[in-house]
Amino acid sequence: MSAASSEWFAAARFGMFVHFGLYSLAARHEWVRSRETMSDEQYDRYLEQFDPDLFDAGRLARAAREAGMRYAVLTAKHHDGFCLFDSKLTGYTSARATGRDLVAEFAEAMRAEGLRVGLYYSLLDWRHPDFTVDRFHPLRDSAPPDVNATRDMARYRAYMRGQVRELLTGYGPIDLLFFDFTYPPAPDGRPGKGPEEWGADELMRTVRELRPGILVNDRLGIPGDYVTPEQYQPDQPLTRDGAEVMWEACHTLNGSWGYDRDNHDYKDPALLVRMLVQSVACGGNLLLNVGPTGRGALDPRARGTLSAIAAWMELHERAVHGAGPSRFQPPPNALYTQRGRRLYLHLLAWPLKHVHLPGLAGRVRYAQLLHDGSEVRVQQLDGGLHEHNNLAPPGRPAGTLTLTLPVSA
Ligand code: FUL
Repeated sequence: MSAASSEWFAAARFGMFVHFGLYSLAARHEWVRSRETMSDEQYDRYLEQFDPDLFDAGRLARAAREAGMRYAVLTAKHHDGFCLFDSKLTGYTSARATGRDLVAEFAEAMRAEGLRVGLYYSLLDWRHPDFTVDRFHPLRDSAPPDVNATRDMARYRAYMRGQVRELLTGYGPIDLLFFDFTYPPAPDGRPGKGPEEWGADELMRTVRELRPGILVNDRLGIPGDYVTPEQYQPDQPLTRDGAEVMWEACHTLNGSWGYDRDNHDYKDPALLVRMLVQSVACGGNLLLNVGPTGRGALDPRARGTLSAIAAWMELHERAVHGAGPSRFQPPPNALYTQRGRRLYLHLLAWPLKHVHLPGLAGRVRYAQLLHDGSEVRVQQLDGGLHEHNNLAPPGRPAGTLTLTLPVSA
């Protein structure tokens, strides 16, 4: 990884994750095949019906850009093994099924909107004949006891290296790879899969040779360029071996990565805004997932969430892009992000008439609300902010009430 590649990632702060595949047709979570222990034949019904006529990468890219996302990561292959690209190494692809190379469409559309391009590649593969059957495998109950006798992970490793080569050479400059995932042995002793099974060192070498500037995540089970807390929100900078490390929290909209029709448990956009601000305040990124429907479109709930975030970002993006943590301690119920001399105070509770800013006495001469640039009076003595009117945020989503404070060093 070069310094320049970590720079774009840290400045971007916000990205879109896209989980799309055959599981989107089942519409009940991307793990449906494993959860329901489906045979190849049972799962094939989704292949037969696969017709992503509404998959419009340009539309996705515009929605991402408008929401203030600066990069996007698509599932080139998820655990079911189905490839959204035109692989020469398998016929189990969107290209074979429909004539469409969705990775190509995605990469081109994202670049056209100025977004960096990332690809998710599953290390698990429930379809590949050489991938050994274990506790997550759909065939775990129905396979004969000696099923793994004919399976050869060395051949599977070669397949993965070949596919990663295809992805890194056939689709223009890929900026990021999200491998997924390594798991330890189960408490009852059933084996896990990790760096040895993946041939992680060799795979990483191949990646670095082909794309020296690329960012790679940590799920090969060896250190990568950034770490990937999943569906939890760090509230402090993350470290590895005592040193701060780049990180990206990935989150679903409703607990499922793949389209999940009957799950209406959507996070409120105001909460998502706070999670984004908290990521920036702790030196991390937020990768927010959407799961297009079986036909490839975003459903109204996902679209509504993205446009609500877009409305907030339109007024607040300068507290996010290119911003990072501050050395100042925020007051209670608040977060700081900072960009150069600009300190952004994100209040998480309101209305308020007074805010005390510990450690900032004499350092702040002017304060304004970020969304409209209106002045907020500052009292020099304690660095506090005092207003006669209630300080409250405008409109929706009211994720934060953000003030801009130019601070002296
Ligand atoms: C997990 C996977 O098992 C989920 O399906 C999803 O892709 C998530 C981002 O990573 O480990």
